[in-house]
Amino acid sequence: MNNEPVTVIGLGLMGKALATAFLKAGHPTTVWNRTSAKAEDLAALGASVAPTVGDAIRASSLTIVCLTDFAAVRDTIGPHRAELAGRTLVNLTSGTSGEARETAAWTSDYLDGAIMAIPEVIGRPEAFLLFSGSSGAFDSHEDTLKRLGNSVFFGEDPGLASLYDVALLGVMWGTLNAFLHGAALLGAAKVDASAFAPFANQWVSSVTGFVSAYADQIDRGAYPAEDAALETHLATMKYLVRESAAAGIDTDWPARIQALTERAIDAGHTGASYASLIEVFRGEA
Ligand code: FVH
Repeated sequence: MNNEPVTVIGLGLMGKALATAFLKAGHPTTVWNRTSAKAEDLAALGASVAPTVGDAIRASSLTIVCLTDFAAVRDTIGPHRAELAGRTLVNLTSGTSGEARETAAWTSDYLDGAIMAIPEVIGRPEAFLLFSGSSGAFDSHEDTLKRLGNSVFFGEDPGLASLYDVALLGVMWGTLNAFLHGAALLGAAKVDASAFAPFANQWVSSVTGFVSAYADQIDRGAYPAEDAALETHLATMKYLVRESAAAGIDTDWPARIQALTERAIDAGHTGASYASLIEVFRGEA
């Protein structure tokens, strides 16, 4: 490990956690935030507070930016592109892959990143961060970036970290929506969400077992129903819709799943596995 100087621009909930992790690991840390009062706690921990964005960038060969969105990054860092020459910019702001690729054109040493963690766990091994962009920049600063959590590098396409980010967030929202819908359904029968939660957790863990098998089917383009055929899924989905309607629970979520499955069956995937729905998501069915 090292004590490379680091600059952190953006001291919202996440930026503050990033700067704190660097300070705790002994990195000389320069910070800047539009609302300067947010830097006070960090100054007390030993951070240098830069008066301007340009001063902040010039203070370190590694600048990490974490702002609300890419529009804020353009407003804040855009006017200082010339000062990035010979320096690495790591952008941990959420956005689209297109925005990441556009920003990568600012400097040859650009890394785009996504944080799969909440501020509280930054600096701990359970935090994981996704990076893509300049491999030279990643190799040079990997040890420093590891201060924030475990890191994965997806290669030279600067858009890939953002794509993984939104895809993983989709997995999170899909799982949480299913849990919330189930909790509403059982809640209508006076079952507490905390009584449902252990079973939901155990089932989510079983379902993760299906993911690898289905990934293999998707990559092969063949969907043998080794566990259950699509029409078996469809029959039980209809019970979920009927139970929801009977309990006065919103039916939008299960009805959408049912509609996706019916489209796959209509496209000829009768007898196929659930993985065949990939063709509906691709717009092929
Ligand atoms: N918080 C989290 O758990 C998630 C975890 C996954 C990744 N996200 C992404 O991180 C980015 C920042 O999120 P945040 O939670 O730190 O957000 P805020 O606390 O709201 O802080 C926003 C900072 O951005 C500054 N800012 C906004 N607009 C501008 C602008 N036009 N010019 C300069 N700075 C700007 C804001 O400054 P101020 O309001 O304090 O003056 C804050 O520093 C985000 O992409 C998440 O998706 C976090």
